Amino acid sequence: MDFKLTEEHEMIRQAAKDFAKNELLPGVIERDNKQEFPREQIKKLGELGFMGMMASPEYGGGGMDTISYVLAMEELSKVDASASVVVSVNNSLVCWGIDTYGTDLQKEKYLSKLTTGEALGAFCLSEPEAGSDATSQKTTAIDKGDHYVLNGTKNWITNGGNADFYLVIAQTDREKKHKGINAFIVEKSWEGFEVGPKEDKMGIRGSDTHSLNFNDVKVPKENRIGEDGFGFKFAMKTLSGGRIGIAAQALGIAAGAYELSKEYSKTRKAFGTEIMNHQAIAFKIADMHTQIEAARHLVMKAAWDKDQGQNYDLSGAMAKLYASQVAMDVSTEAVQIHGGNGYVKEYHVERMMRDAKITQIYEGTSEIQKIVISRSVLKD
Ligand code: COS
Repeated sequence: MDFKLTEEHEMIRQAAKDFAKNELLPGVIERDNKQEFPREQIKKLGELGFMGMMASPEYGGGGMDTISYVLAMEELSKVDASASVVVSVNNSLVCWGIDTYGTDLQKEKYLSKLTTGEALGAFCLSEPEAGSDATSQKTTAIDKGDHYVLNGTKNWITNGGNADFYLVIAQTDREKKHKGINAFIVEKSWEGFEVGPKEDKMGIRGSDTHSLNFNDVKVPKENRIGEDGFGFKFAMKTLSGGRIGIAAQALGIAAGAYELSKEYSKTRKAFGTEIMNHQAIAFKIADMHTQIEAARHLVMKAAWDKDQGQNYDLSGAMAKLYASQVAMDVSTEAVQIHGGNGYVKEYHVERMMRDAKITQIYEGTSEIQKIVISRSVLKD
C-alpha cells in the first residue's frame, strides 16, 4: 500500500491550488452575491486543461487519472465551489460519458470542444417528478426513424444557461420502463429547445442552475448514446463517477473552511490569548482535521478503484455520503470558530457552509447513497 502521490499528481494539485488563489479567490464573494457565472475563469480552466482532465488526448483531453481529477477538484473547491461544480459536471458527467460510450463521430464533434473549454456541457436527468426516482422519466423521445422528437422539462440543471451541449435522458418506450430510456446529445441552438428560469439558490450561487424545456426538439439518431434502451444504465454509470467528483468537492469545501479556521484561531484573541489555546477551539480543530483526513481516504480510495478498473459504485457512494456530511459539519464548526466574523461574507466560511449543503443533495442525495451502499453490502 502506497499513500504517496506521484510528482505529477503534486504538480497538478499545485497548479489547481495556484489557480484557485490567483484566479478564483479575488472575485468569489462578489460572484456569490451577484449570482454571477465565473465565465472568464472557466475559459481559463479550459485553456489549462482542467475541463477535460480524464478524457482521451486524441479528443483534446488530458488523459489523466481520477486521482489527478479529485486533487484538482479538492483544491478548486477549497476556494470556489461554484466554479468547481462547473468543472465537475463537464469532466465527470459530460466528457467522461461521451468519451466512454460515445461514437467516434460524437467524440469528434462534441468531446473535442468540451475538453478544451471551447464548449460547456450539462447533464439533464432530473425532472420535476424524477430526482431521486430517476426511472420515472416524463420527458419523451419518440422514435421517428432517422431522428427522435424530444418533449418535456428538466429541472435543476447545472450549467443550464451557459452550456452549449446537453446530455438529455428521456423515455422512448414507457412499456419497457428503465430499459426504454435513452440518452442524447442536444445542441443549444436547436429549434424547440429553451432555457427556463434561473434558480435563486442558497449556495453555489455562482453556478447557474436552470430548468430546460424541450418542445418537439428534433434529435438525429446519430446523437443517441449507445444502443436503444441504454440511457438509464448510461446515467447510472456516469453518475457513479460523478459522485467521486462531488465527494472531492465536499472534501475541498471542508478543507477550505478548516484551513481558514486554523489560521483564524492562531490570530484571534479572547481572554488574553489566541483562541487556539482554548481547548474548546483546539478540540474542534482536532475533530475537523480527523474528519477531513477520513473523508480524503474515502475519496482517494474511490478514485483509485476507478483508475484500477474496479467497481466504484460502492466506494464512490461511501465517499460522497461521508465527505458531504464532513463538509456540512466542518463548515458549520468553521462559522462557530469565527464567531460573529463567521456570520459575515468577508470571512468566506458562511458561504462555504451554504455551499456545503448541496453536496448532500445533488448527483444523488445522501439517502440515495445509503440505498446504493446498503444494497451493495447486503447482497453478499
Ligand atoms: N451502474 C450500472 N447499472 C446500474 C447502476 C450502476 N451504478 N445502478 C443501477 N443500475 C441498473 C441496474 O442493474 C438495473 O438494470 P437491470 O434491470 O438490467 O438489472 C437498472 O439500472 C435499474 O436499477 P434498480 O432496479 O436498482 O433501480 P431503482 O429504481 O431501484 O433505482 C437508484 C436505483 C435509487 C440507485 C437510482 O434510481 C438512483 O441512483 N437514483 C438517484 C439518481 C440521482 O442521482 N439523481 C440526481 C440527479 S443528477 S444531479
